[in-house]
Amino acid sequence: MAEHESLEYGKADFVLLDNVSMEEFMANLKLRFEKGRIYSYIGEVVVSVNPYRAMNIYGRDTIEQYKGRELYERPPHLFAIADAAYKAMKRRSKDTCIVISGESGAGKTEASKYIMQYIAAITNPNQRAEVERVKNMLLKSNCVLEAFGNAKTNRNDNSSRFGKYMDINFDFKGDPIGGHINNYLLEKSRVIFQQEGERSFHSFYQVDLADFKAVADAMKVIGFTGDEIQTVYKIVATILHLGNLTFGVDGDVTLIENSKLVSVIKDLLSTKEENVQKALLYRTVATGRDIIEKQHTEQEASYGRDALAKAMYERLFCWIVGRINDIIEVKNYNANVHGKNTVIGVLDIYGFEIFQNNSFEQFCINYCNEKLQQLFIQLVLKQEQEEYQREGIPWKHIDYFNNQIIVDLVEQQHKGIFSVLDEACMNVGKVTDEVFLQGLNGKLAKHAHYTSRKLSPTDKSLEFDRDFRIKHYAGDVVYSVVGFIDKNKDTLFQDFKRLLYNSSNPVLKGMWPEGKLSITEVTKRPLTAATLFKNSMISLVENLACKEPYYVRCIKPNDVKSPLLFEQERCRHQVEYLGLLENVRVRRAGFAYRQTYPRFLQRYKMISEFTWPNHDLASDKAAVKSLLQVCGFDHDVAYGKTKVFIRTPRTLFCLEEQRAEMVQRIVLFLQKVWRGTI
Ligand code: AOV
Ligand code: MG
Repeated sequence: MAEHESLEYGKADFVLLDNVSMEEFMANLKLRFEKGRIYSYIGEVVVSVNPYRAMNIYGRDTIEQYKGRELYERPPHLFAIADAAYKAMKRRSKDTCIVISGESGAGKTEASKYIMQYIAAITNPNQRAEVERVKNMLLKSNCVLEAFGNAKTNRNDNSSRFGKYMDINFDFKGDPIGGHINNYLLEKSRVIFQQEGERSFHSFYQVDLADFKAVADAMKVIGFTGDEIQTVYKIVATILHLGNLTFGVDGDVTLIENSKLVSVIKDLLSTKEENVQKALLYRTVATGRDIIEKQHTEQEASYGRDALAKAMYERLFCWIVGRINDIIEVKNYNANVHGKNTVIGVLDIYGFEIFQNNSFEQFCINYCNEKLQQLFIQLVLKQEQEEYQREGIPWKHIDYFNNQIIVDLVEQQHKGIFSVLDEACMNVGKVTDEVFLQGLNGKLAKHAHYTSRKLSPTDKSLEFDRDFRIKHYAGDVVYSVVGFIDKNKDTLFQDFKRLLYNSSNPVLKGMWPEGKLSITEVTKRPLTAATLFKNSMISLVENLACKEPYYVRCIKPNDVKSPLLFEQERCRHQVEYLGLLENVRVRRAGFAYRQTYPRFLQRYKMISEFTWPNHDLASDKAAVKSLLQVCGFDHDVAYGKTKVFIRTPRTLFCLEEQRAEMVQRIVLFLQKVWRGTI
């Protein structure tokens, strides 16, 4: 139980609720939110509610309060979980990870930044210059990645449009010595199209000096060269100009209407004007032995232009991540002879989202959230089960809603949506979104979590023929198949790759190594976007599963970014789909509270004369047994190998009360001694 919090703020740990019901859970969550207590626990899981206002709880003094403390010793906080992950890593040489989940706008990215700040603040007590440098780079990388990978959406003004997993490497002293970032599928279509009320990536708007300078400075600190930074902004400018480029036809000739722009673009790309023009209007094709240049139709030219803009931005983003990794990666991995390098991973992905129009990107993002929910289910159960087994205590199974069925619906071989999509893309005949939809309807007609307009013609939420609907763990989402095929194939004409590779700007050239291949050398069909994403998600989950996980479950209190509004229904829905109630039940069906014998004694030994001030029993375990027998709680506890387990929260309350009483008595006694009245 978290200390130093009176019940006026509600229960700090949901495990302590008198009854585990949705009503009590919600009442407690609401009370705590209204009292400004945005963090709570379910055992070791942090539940966080976005406050939508600046909170004075992240400063140096707060950091000091959490440093090195046990989870329950202080009010719930992200810092406590960060400290727990750090301690596990340092004391037990365990690789740990902190998985932050919740829907779009729930506060994941903010949480990940506070966690990193905390880790940076508590490490490197000796102020080693090299470690300080690494810490600074890790923190600054956030600023750069947000500028290029985040955008305003209708759900969140600073929405992550890519998934991010960051490993921080520590040396045997527990100081950060490097890191590595994995990025997942950037929503690059945003470069050419935004829904009403949304914007493109922040980087396109950083024309006012302060924002631009902050990002450019951060890049400089990380170690980007002047040429590199310049190239980054040249690419951003090129993409902006591409957006204004239009095509027309004259007879049977396709032409560029505003050719002055081509001249600007060729300067930005350090190439020749005629090369830019040719790449925009023609594509080279090999027909048998002949190589011919085929003119684009107006439509093809526009398609090519958009594909170029998207590909340049995605490549730029991946290149930035790659450069950061080059710089922050631990060099000389084996030089650390004193022990193993250990890792803390922080996962901050794009949250589950439902927009007015949902396409391939939302489908991928929501699938990613399904995968993480599945991991949560497995690990929370698994961890709990393992702990009981390890400690030799019998375990009773509790049922969860298992979303594996939805994960399978998306990723299963042959039958899953991604497979059907890939199959449709491979079609030799007609490759259209409609063919893909027919494939889905054919294979998934009976699936409980899939339907479409064709299958449910009277369903009002399926407005258009091209709509299909998935019943996700977090809610129903209607997707439009329009664009799925194109986005999955993700074609970029080879001519553009060669154009960029042949730039005289070495930084830009370096981003497009495959442009080196001539038309006859390019034979392999690239993997589709869906397959790449699926593979990256599977390896992400494998990576997380082999680490000791810590969880932050973020809740969004309302849809209007208000610090005052706790929308009951909205929150209840999230509590439901995040499986928080089941989480409490699992935690309680086992034991609400557990502690190692020495720590338990340290806290409660004053309650019993046999243990205060010190015991003379054979072991701490024996001492704890005697203490609990004397207090009459023996029936409510189980004694594991290294920990004592307490079943009901009430027992803990009683122990806490008795402790408080004894502490009070001891203090009074000591005061009398000091005053000489005894
Ligand atoms: P997300 O990462 O979960 O959404 P963010 O972390 O970007 O959400 O949070 C959205 C906004 O909520 C922030 O820009 C802040 O204004 C506010 N906010 C969140 N956490 C806090 C906090 N602890 N204190 C104060 N304000 C906060 V997304 O990336 O869209 O899935 O895809
Ligand atoms: Mg985010």
